[in-house]
Amino acid sequence: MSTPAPTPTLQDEHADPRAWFDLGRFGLFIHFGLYAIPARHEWVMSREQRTPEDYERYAELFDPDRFDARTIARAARAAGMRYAVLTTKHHEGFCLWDSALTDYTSVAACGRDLVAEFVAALREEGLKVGFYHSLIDWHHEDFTIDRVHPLREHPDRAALDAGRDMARYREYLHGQVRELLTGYGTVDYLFFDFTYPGEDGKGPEDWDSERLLALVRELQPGIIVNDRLGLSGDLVTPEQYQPVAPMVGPDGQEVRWESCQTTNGSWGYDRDNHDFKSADLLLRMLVDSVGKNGSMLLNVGPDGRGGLRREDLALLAEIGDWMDLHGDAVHGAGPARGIEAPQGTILTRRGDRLYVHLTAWPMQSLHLTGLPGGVRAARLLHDGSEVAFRVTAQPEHSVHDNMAIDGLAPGTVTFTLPIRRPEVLLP
Ligand code: H79
Repeated sequence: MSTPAPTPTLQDEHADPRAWFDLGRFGLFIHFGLYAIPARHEWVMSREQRTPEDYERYAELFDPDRFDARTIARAARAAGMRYAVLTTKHHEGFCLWDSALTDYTSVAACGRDLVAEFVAALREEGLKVGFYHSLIDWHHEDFTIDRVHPLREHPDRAALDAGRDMARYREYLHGQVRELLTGYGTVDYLFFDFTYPGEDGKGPEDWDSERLLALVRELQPGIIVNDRLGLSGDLVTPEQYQPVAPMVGPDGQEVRWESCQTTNGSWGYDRDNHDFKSADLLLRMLVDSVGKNGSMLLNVGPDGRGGLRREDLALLAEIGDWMDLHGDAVHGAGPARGIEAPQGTILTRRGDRLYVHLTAWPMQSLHLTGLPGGVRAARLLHDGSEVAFRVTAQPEHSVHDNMAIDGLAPGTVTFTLPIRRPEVLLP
C-alpha cells in the first residue's frame, strides 16, 4: 500500500505553487461558445455533421450582451469556489480571445475579448485563473477529418481531407497556447481536451504533446495541467463520474484528481434539458471528492446571450448557503484515512478535526470506531452546538478484544444526535 498523502496545510501554499488547488477543492467550469446559440449541447457541430461554412454563420449572430464575467466570478466566489475555468476554445474552434492567428474569434464577432474579461473578473474576486483549451478543432482547415469530425460521412470526405496538414494545425495549436499563456498574466490551471487514440483518432503525435507541455511549463512554471495531452500531467480529470477511491497512477501512487461534473448532463447550453441535479446531490459529490482526496469542478453553460441559467444560479446560491456554514469541511480538508465511514456518512478531515457528513439522517445515534486519540468534543458544524457522545470502550481497553459492550466493538464512540434534523446541516 502506498503512503497516504498528507492533508495539505496553509503553510504549503507558500512553498508549493499548486497548494491552492489542493486546499481549494472546488471550482467553476464555464462552457461558452457559439454552441450556446443552437442551444443543444456543445457537440452539436459533430452530432449533426454541420459543415464549417454552415456552422460559421453562428459567429455572425454572436453578441453575448448578458455575458458578465463579474457576475460569474461573484457567483463562483459566493458558492465557495476557489478557481474558475473558461473554455477559451471548444471543439467547434471559435476563440473567445483576441487571437492573432485567426479571425474566428469573439473579438472579430462582437468586439469583445471574453478571456480578458474573465481573467480580470476572477482576479478581482481573488479566484485562481483556469483555461480550458480544446486540442480538437473542427473549424480549422488543416485539422484532418477523423471519426468524430463533422465531415466524417461527407460524400467528398477524401477530397476535403486532401491537403489538410496536421503539422500546420500543430503550429496553430501551439501558437494559440502561447498567446493564452503570455497575454493574460499568471494562468494557474490548464485543461486540455482531449486525446482519443486508435482508429481514426488523435493523440500525442498529432498534438506534439511533449513539445506543447514543455512550452506550457516554460511559460507558466507554476501551472497545473491535466493529462489529456496523452501524457501524465499534474492532475487527472474524471469526467462526469466519481471514482470509487482516491485515484492512483500506473505506479499505484495516488495522483491529484478532480471530477468534472455538470449540473444537467450537458456542458454547453442545452435549452430544453431541465434535468438538473439537486444542490444536495452536488454537495454530496463535492464532499465525496474531498473524502477521496480530490476536488470537484462544477460546470455551468451560459445561454445564447451569455447569461447564466436561472437554474444554475439557484444551484450556486444554494450551494453557497451550505458552504458558508460548512466550508471548513471542504477547504483545506481531505480524507479521514483509517477511519471507517458508517453507512450513510462521508468523512472528511482537517488537522485533528473529523467532519461527519450525514447523507441520510440516522436514527438518533451514530457509532464511529477507531478514532485515534479519542474524542474531545463533538458539535454540529453549522451552529457550534454540542452533540452528546459516550465512548463505549476506550482505545486502551481494546486489549479486551473480544469484549463487546452494548453489542458494540471496543473503542466505539456513540454520538447522540438531535432528534429533529436541523434544516441546514446536511448536503
Ligand atoms: O468539454 C466537455 C466535453 O465536450 C468534452 N469534455 C468535457 C469537459 C468531452 N466530451 N466528450 N468527451 C469529452 C469524451 C468523448 C468521448 C466520445 Fe468518443 C466521443 C465517445 C464517443 C465519441 C472519441 C471518439 C472518444 C471515443 C470515440
